[in-house]
Amino acid sequence: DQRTVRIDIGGMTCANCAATIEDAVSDIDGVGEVSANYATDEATVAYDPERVSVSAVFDAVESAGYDPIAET
Ligand code: 9UX
Repeated sequence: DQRTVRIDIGGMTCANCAATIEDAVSDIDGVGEVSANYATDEATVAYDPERVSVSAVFDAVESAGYDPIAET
């Protein structure tokens, strides 16, 4: 089953930032559709909880240079 998590993210200042996050998080095995929005400082991530943890998603956001703040 897929779940969806919404994450507050700091540090996005343009649409390219959002695209960078989408690419980084999409690369994780077990992650489905990713939508990041710099205007709302949020990303929505579909994932399979049997294959990937939310903390792995946070790590990928951080590695991409942004600040994952919290699930909302
Ligand atoms: Mo454009 Mo967003 O340089 O960091 S990708 S502001």
